[in-house]
Amino acid sequence: MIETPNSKATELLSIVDFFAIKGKAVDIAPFGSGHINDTYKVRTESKGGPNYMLQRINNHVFKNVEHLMHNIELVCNHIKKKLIVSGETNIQEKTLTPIPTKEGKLFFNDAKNNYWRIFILIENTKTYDIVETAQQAGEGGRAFGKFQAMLADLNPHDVYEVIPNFLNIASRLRDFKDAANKNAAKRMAEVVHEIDFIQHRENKMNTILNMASKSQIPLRITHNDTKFNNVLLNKEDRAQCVVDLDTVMPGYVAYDFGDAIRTIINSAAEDEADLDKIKLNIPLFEAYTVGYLETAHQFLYPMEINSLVDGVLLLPYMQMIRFLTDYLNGDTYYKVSHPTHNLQRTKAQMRLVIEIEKHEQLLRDIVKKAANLYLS
Ligand code: GN1
Ligand code: MG
Repeated sequence: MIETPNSKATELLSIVDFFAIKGKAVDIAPFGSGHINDTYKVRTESKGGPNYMLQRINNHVFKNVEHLMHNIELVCNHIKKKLIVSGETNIQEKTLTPIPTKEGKLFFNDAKNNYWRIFILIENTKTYDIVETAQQAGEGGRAFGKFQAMLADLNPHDVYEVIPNFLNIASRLRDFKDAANKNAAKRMAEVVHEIDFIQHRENKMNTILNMASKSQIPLRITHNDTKFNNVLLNKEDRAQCVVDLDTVMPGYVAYDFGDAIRTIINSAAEDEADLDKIKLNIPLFEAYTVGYLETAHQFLYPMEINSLVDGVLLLPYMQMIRFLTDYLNGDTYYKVSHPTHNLQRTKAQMRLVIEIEKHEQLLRDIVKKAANLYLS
């Protein structure tokens, strides 16, 4: 059968029909810019009822959808309770609400073995791939700090490690070396310089794992995908909701801080082709840090605050390795929009590492200064 846009929409709407949504779904269209799942906006015809977000979960990446949805339900319910206790209203606009199927399951497994889920759509919000103002950066910091703070009383072992060793640099380096040895896509010759760059830094990127192994920093429940576009902001650029909870897992706070800064401090896109456009925006770093510590300082240990800049050094380096590994494997993990997209992403993250390394001491001084605002 030839698939027309209409038959695709009809097929998607028939999937929506398995879920216990309010009102009748009348329209569906692609939505968002994630690299892993497929996301659609579902419009309903109902008086005052919500619209929805349908997602096809990438089952190649998230192998155990049951565990994934367990984590999301647990975290969303916990956050909901916290928001209610703190007197917040319009809770459905401030945290994700998964909608069960008519049979009461949190996902639907179709005949083609695709996995689907639905959330209430949070309307009238904005996301930014590149942060523009200190106000936005500060809001991002407050949002992710509050997110971690609300989960700080849960036991990290109550959530599954849905992707084992997701942000474990030792494991990422092993995968990278495997990919280099296999050279499946025959691309090794193109990336000699990048490989050298990675190897040169292997030892110094162990700081967070070392602190953890000495029990100097605790395992917590972290978001693990704190790109700035995973915070929804309202019309006034106030943070409204943290989204994309697929990778909520046990982790270290420096991972979330580092991944957020990876996108916030960079004045260019994650995959910028013109490397000279990749510059650090230090005032945005400062704004994020002050915002983050405002909502997180109450639960953080001093050693965790000390580890934050280690996360800032680590996360772009790890992202570079992840993109390069995928390039070497022949683009099997991330969605790509052209054949050298993963290589372009690799080079952009590498340039970001170089820029961050040049400014490491300045970043450490800023964190210290910001921490003093709250700890003295
Ligand atoms: C992926 O799907 P998306 O765009 O939210 C990835 C993150 C990376 C990010 C890089 C499960 O996130 O870890 O940091 O791309 N998610 C997964 O943009 O691997
Ligand atoms: Mg994601």
